[in-house]
Amino acid sequence: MSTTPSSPDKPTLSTITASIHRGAIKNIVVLVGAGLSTSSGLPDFRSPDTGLYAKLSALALPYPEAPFHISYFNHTPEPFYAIARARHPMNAKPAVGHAFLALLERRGMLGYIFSQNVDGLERDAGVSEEKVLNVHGSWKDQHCAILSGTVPICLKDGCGGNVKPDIVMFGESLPGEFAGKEEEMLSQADLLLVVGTSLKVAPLSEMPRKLPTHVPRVLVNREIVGDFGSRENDVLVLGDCDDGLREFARKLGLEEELEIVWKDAVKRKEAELERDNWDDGNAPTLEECVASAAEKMNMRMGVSEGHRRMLQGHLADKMAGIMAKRAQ
Ligand code: CNA
Repeated sequence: MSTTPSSPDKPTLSTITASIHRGAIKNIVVLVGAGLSTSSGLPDFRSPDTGLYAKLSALALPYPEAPFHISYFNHTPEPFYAIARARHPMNAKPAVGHAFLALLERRGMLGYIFSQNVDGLERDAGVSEEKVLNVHGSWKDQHCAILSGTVPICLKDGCGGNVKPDIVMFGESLPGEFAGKEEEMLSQADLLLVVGTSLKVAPLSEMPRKLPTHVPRVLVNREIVGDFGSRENDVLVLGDCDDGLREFARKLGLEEELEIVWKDAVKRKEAELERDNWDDGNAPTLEECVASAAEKMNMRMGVSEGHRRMLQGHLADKMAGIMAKRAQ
């Protein structure tokens, strides 16, 4: 892990925590992404080799985001449900980073969390519902459909469409309250903390730029993203986000409390999984799910390939008929 080098004027994690101790920073607004949950075993999108995009090549997708795009999902939902089956977040446990967010709330420093994640792990860690907006929705109520590993079909009034969990896909609108909340929270923030995101998905990717320039920004991520580093009061904590947030807690003098909050959160989640009889020990791997979806799609493409040949045959016959008529 590396942090920005200290110079007399440039803030560092130490000067930020000193401002928190002095009461000059009271209200921390947080933006998190998939990197916060990779240590909980949920792959992010874009990390090379380990990210979802890297693992989907067998599906021969027209573009990597396709399984998460509403228009592609509507006609080809199999890849989405295959991925959901393997990486279903219901059995994931909160990581130290999620616990850090709960710690901020316990200590009265948390303004609000904008989460791009759909795993609900911030709340599992103990963050209250009213302190977090899952801007891209959440999996929480959909595990039955996903566990079957097949595409659930809506039976309401003979509909027959694909059931879709309440997560926001590419091509869909964000929750109505997002824009107002963003404006309100950024105007009140004393610090913006950005964790585990590539800042590639709009409109969340624009949030750090919208923060008034006098307010410091801290990035905890493997690499520099967005326009971080362009402002005098940016602090870069590069490396693993659990390590970075542990260091943040240590500088706040709250390292031990963080471990307690984390262990409690993990115990709570384990008890919840046991109570709900959630035994996902035999869940297939992502590779297995992707291979199975690829097979299903190839079969379907085989059928449509057959249809295509049949149609081509009909068309050729028709054209031959037209040409023959013209020749008469
Ligand atoms: P992303 O584009 O995959 O970026 C993740 C970022 O986190 C990258 O910059 C990585 O280098 C960094 N990173 C990964 N692991 C770590 C780590 N342990 N420590 C520090 N940095 C790390 O993901 P974004 O969140 O930026 O993209 C937004 C998408 C991803 C949203 O639509 C999400 O719904 C979607 N997503 C969510 C989940 C989840 O809910 N857990 C998982 C995968 C994708």
